[in-house]
Amino acid sequence: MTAINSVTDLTIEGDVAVITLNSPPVNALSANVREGLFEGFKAAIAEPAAKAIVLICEGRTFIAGADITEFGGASKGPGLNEVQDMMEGSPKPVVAAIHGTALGGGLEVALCAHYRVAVPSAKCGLPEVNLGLLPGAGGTQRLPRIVGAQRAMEMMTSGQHVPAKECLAMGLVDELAEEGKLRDAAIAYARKLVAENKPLVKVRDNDTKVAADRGKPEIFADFRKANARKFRGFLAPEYNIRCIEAAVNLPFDEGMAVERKLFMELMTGSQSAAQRYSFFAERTAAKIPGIADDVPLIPVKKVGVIGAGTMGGGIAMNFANAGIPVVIVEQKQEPLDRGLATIRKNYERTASRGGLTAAQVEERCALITGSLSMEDSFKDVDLVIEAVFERMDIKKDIFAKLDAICKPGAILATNTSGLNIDEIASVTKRPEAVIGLHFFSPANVMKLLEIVRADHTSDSVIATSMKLAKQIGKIAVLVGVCPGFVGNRILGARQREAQKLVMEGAMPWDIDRVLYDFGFPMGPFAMSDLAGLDIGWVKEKSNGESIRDVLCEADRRGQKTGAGYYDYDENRNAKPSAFTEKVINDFIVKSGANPRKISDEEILERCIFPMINEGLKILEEGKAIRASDIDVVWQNGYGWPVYRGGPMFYGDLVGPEKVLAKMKEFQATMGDQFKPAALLEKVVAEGKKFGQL
Ligand code: 3H9
Repeated sequence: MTAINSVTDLTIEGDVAVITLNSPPVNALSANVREGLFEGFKAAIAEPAAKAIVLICEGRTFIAGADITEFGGASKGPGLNEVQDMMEGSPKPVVAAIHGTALGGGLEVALCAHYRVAVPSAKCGLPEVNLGLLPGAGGTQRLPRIVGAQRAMEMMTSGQHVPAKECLAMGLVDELAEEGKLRDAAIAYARKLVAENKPLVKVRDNDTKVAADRGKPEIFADFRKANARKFRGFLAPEYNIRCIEAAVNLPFDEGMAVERKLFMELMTGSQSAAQRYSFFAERTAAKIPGIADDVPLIPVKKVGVIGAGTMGGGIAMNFANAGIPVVIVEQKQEPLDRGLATIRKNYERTASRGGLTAAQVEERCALITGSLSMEDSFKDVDLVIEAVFERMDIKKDIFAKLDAICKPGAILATNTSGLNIDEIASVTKRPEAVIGLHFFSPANVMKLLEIVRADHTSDSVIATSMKLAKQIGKIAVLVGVCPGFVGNRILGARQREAQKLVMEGAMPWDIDRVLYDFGFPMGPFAMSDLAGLDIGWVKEKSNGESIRDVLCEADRRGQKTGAGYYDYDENRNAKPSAFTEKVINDFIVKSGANPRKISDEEILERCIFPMINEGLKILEEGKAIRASDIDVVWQNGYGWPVYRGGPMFYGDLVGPEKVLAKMKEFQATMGDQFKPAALLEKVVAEGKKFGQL
């Protein structure tokens, strides 16, 4: 074995040269890795004994892509294209041996090998789109040459990791190796190639698939149309498609030039910067300063949920999906039966769309049982999550009971979306076991989990909750106890402003349009209509004192009643409502205000800047660990457009000085609700960015 450099070895195994890459954690294509590959292939090609070359990786995965941390910096060492030219031009057959994931630049390297062997658990993909990019190392030109334009568009605009078996079926992988025997299988495959001595074929020269797609522009037009909603606002999917069009319509080298140009455009734009930031923000959120890596974790083998409503049912499904048994407790049989039936219906709907097999539906339903007694069912659970009505007295009553029933060491969690968890914990003799696990509705779908640390929550309980969140596929963010925690507290800042704008002359649909165009899936008023205007509204107490009172009293309670802020047709398409407009105008007249024309720019700044300011107050109070955690919350729980990073990232794009200047301007004309946070003043005074907080 010869060491090529610190991350690459070359071994000559008879007539096969094996290049082994070992650059943890994911063998990303850093300068060091590129150098190792370049020198390794040079040496292997020059080695007289070697008739074929195998490239294999150590550790958990094959190459997972370009090294994202290097983006934006000066490029050092050999370029990836030089490595690829060396591989593709090798006079000896090159075999890439794939385990784990071959992603992005990693798959693009593998596509410059003449053949690919993979273990069944391996996956291949070009996920650059999720970083606001396109494959910039020939992937856009080589992948369509193997799988055709349609499949290439599907893979590249979704970024999906395709299982090896499927890759084999579409020709992206040439042979499957037995799990754990990849190295031997790849060497044997290379020997077979040597024995066959067939002329080497390069993917770039394979024209059959793209030729078949040539002269059929409808392939692209149909795909764009079918996905228009999904791609709204994003640049990268469209740019990926343009590259595939180039692969179909142009010679290879010209297609590569298109790829290079569009890649650079994306790479230097703000969307990709936001998406790359989000990739690391999500991973950073998992790291909790002050909690030791070796803090003992609590094994969670059985979970209890209190409440079989929409929230409780959704929460239970998360655990069943991860193979963990759950018992749901309700007070009465009828709501329990209804809750369990809804869970079954949800699974069956997924199965009817091909997402689960019938056997999997049964397996998951079998993991979720119902009970009417906490005493009988919670003695042996390791974690209980309470998901009942948001009332402090009810929650306290439940936690006092849990304290008496649950075994020592069990985690007692509340799904409250804003009540004081310290107060809830105070009724137990084990406040160290109490934590908030704030799921978002629908809880089996939404990615975000706010994990709320109370005053006495132990490190073990926090670390276990963070790990469990990952196990059930959630993106967890640790926050502190304050009204609304991080997400709803910032939402409150936006909602207040939206309501005020309406009293100043902006109509609900003006505000919704501005926020929709900014990239939110819908604006606050459309959202209210969807959720139901009567959430929290009590008919008996309604006295026509707010716009909402009047709308609800007129039975305009949102989409479900066919009208709310908007009018709805039978297909639930929204139209601005003359009725709502009159209600609003009556209120404005009554208040004596002078309605004015409010610009889209003002609407946006009035809605967004107070959110940033609230985020800064949250940081001042230590209720979020870092600014990027706030962005992770807003992206994954509230539909903040991914390509704008999050409120704090967006604040940096706009510039902290501008945010401060505007908040001061609003404060001067509209009052102290716009008072800049002390931290906002400090960031500007020190010439910092929010992202540094
Ligand atoms: C590209 O290839 C562009 C080319 O087309 C063009 C070139 C010209 N770089 O996710 P995990 C780190 S774009 C640097 O927790 P898992 C990650 O930050 C790239 N670092 O593990 C984390 O660090 P830490 C296209 C990376 O097992 C650690 O590795 N490729 C990279 O849950 C473990 O990550 C992609 O987009 C990277 N490329 O999942 C793939 N990747 O421990 C991106 C990971 O300090 N990566 N890290 O927090 C992934 O999807 C997942 O990491 C993977 C493993 C599935 C590989």
